[in-house]
Amino acid sequence: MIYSREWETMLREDLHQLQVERLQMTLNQVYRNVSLYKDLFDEQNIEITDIKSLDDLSRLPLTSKDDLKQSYPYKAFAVPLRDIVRIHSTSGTSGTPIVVGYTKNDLNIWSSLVGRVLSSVGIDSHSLVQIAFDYSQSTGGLGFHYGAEKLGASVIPASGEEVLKQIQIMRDYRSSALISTPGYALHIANVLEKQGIDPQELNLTIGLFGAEPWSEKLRSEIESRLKIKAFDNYGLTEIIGPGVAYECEHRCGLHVSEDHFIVEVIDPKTLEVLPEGEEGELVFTTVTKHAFPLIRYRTGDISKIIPGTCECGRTFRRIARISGRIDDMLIIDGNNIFPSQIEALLFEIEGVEPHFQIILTRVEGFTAIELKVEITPDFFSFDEIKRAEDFKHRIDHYLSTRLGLHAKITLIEPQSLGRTSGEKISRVVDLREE
Ligand code: DLL
Repeated sequence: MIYSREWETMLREDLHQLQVERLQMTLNQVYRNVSLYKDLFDEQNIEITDIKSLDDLSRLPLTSKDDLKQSYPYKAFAVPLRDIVRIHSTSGTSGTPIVVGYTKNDLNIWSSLVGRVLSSVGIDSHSLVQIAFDYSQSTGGLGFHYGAEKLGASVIPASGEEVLKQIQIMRDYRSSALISTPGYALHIANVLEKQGIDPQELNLTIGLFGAEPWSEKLRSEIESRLKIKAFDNYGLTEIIGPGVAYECEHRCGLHVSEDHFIVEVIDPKTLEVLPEGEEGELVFTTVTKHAFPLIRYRTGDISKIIPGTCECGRTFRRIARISGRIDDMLIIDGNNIFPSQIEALLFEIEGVEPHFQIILTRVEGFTAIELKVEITPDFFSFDEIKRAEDFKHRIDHYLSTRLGLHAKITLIEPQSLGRTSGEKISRVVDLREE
């Protein structure tokens, strides 16, 4: 069902007009209130009054994660803290997170946008929605919670429960929709199988998954094992959280809520805007957010705008499923981590070389991590098994307390990661889709 027909099926020309008006308001607001934008615009001699059409958008500077990190914690907020009613942050567990704020009105808009996502996949006031995303600093749990409540669905905030409890809730409360990462859905499917529970006994018909990359292959597997219809949805904390783009019943790309976000695709090398149909980096400009507006924000996510219209009647353009990242950010069960964070950590541990390789596989739906770490030549010999074990525990402890990661640590001999032969070491081997 289309949640807000008036907006989601607007004539394209009306939508363009609306986007331009909202963009001009946003530019005014950021120029007056956020030094990041004022400095950038002044440096590049940009007069915001010269931005009169969507074609002018590409004259504005691009912004990135680094700009926002430098604004930590509140410098990129466009309203005083007294107007902020909610604060979330990116899941980067070390280094500088990006802190985002919402006014009351921002939260209202956010829950309507999430309402669109839920409604689009068939969730309504009769649905029992089980949310397995964390209710935490990351945006998945609370974002979906308020969206589902706004829609009048019965919400079961089940995050934090272990999987057997999730299954018990699913069975006894007769949940009809599951909202989680696709990996978690697969984990539930595995546990159901182990417990001998036939998914047909459950009431579950809809799965709404996102927050991490997945494939059509994984979609088919989840669908056949859980006996549900599975949908993709996309969002990121900086832009708002979930609610940026969503699949409809035709599942041929994700509609972007263009009345709130202007989408562009750029070539990440030349930074030129690419035409529809060409793959590149997604860039978003928010045009209705008050607390944390973003201008031409580079997401790092690779996709393309799908040309043509969708049979569902929505006029919002569609982006293709995210096919990768332009950087090396890893998404591990919905948490975002850069290999450089692991490297920085290894630098701190005596006896370890900052040379490593991460091997990712999927075990029962979750990401299993093996971290191969080179030790320094003079530290100890491999024969001392006990010492090697202590050493592995130390690395594991560092990883779990500082990055929230659990990994199988394998110590390897110095220089064994291919550097002597001049090979390029690939620091990440991702076998999760195999
Ligand atoms: O993952 C928000 C979200 C929560 C979206 C729940 C959907 C469902 P972050 O933690 O800031 O926010 O991570 C954002 O996750 O830049 C993408 O790289 C990746 N991502 C999000 N959704 C998808 C998806 C939330 N459907 C980062 N497919 C983004 C592939 C996704 N990658």
